Amino acid sequence: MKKIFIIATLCVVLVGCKETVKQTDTNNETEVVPAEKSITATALISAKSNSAVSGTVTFTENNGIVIMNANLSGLTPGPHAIHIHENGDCSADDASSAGGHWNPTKEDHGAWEHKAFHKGDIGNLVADENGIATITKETDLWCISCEDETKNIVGKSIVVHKDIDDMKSQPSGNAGDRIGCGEIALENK
Ligand SMILES: [Cu+2]
Ligand SMILES: [Zn+2]
Repeated sequence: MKKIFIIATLCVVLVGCKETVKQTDTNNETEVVPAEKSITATALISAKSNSAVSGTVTFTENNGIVIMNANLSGLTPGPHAIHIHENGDCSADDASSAGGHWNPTKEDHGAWEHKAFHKGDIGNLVADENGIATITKETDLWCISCEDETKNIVGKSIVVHKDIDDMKSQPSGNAGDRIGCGEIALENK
């Protein structure tokens, strides 16, 4: 009697295993993406204040971490400030329509994660002799299209400046003219 019970249990277990394997196979066929889907936003940078700046800034969020990749050209060689500004509006020729630095936590301007800083204080990027610059940033202080408006970067803008951000002058690091601007928008898939 006991033996039969064991065999019966074994059968159930084996069938159970088979079933699980089958399900995994089906999943692999239909869905290639990992369980946690990534979400992407993009800012297409256009020239402002009579500059020749252009480029793309992409943001990808995965497991609560946002990775930013900026690729810019048409810059004068050397350092340039880059920030997130509060308005997703680059319509003005001098990008003044983008407003001030995005600062949902009402802090002073500063260097990222060093004492006080704005959520939009990315810092500086450095253009090479050909005027090309890239910068990558990774943070859990931003999100893409989440409910938390102290973290959501969608609907804001990326602004690139003529000069370096000194990371201490108020309210915006004395970075000079706005030479590039792009609105951060969700990428349609
Ligand atoms: Cu700025
Ligand atoms: Zn700032």
